[in-house]
Amino acid sequence: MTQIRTDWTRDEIAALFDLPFTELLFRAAEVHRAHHKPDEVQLCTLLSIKTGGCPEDCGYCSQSVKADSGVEASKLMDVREVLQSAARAKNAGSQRFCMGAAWRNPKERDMPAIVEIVKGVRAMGLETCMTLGMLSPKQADMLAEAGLDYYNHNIDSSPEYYERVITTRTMQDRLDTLENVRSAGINVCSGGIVGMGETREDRVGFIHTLSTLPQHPESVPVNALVPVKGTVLGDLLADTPLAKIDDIEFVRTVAAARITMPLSMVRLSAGRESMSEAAQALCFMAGANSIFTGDKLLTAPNSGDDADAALFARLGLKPLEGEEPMRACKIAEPV
Ligand code: SAM
Ligand code: DTB
Ligand code: SF4
Repeated sequence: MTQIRTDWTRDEIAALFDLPFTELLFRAAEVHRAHHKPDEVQLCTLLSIKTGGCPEDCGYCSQSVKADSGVEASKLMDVREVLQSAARAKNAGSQRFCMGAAWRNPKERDMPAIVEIVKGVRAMGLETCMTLGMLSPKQADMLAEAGLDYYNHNIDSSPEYYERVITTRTMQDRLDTLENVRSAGINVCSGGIVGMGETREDRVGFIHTLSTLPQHPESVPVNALVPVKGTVLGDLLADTPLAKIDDIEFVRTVAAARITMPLSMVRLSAGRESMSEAAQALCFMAGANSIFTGDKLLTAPNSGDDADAALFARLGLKPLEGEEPMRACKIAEPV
């Protein structure tokens, strides 16, 4: 069994990235097989329950008020509508329903509806995940009491590159929220984005920050930047030859996440739509074992269910039905 370590050094992680590609892939696949069934991939579905008008200035995001992306701001969806959408996801075979809100943080007045949504989605036998921005310890406790299974809050990049992408909240703010989520007993989902113009060293720093948290996140989403016109990064990268992260470098990042965080679910997240099937296959080989399904992420398009069914058939993959190795609490017992 692989040893679970939270004392990785940047040098060790840089050395992983530097391995010959086939050697890196082999090592990642070995770790993957030791802890996960390599032919099983978890299916998660996303829904934006409150879109646009976000006061934060994340340079990649179509939902920031600072972006001129054409995404219209809307209010928090009705509980009933959210539950209808969750039912569709369940029928399509999804295991987890992830709900995102374009907030800096939830307001007290939003919490009763959020709690009702968590309870309702959970009662359908789906795992619940929310991403609502920063959380206070009290809000994290309220969500835990409602039965929330996972909270997503990404560190996004290395501490150094983070500051070049977001100015309205710090990496420390993000780490504080992760600690509040962890202390409340909710499973942690935290990852970031590759392809924002960061260096290899930043990708090493990104994996280092996650893999040296006191406890590894149960889920680690690795997104490839979806360049959206009207966002700082979307516009910047559209004008440079760096427009898209090199597939091999993306796979290296997935492999480094797998090797350093052996028990975590590594999610091949945004950006799949513009990736070839071969590149996605390499990600699964490198230890990615979770994806977002459906034809929409939060605001950006995603490979639809038909394309994914065809991909799974081609690769001989099947949806994960059991539990993740790291889960902190039992699920599917509606409260
Ligand atoms: N407002 C909440 C927050 O930031 O915590 C939740 C929603 S936010 C959209 C969730 C994550 O999606 C971000 O942290 C970022 O990692 C990812 N994301 C957002 N826009 C993206 C894009 N254009 N391409 C890739 N990933 C993106
Ligand atoms: C994560 O890491 N990726 C998801 C989820 N967590 C919330 C969001 C991806 C968003 C992609 C851009 C969009 O749809 O606007
Ligand atoms: Fe707001 Fe989240 Fe988008 Fe940042 S990533 S602008 S916090 S919705």
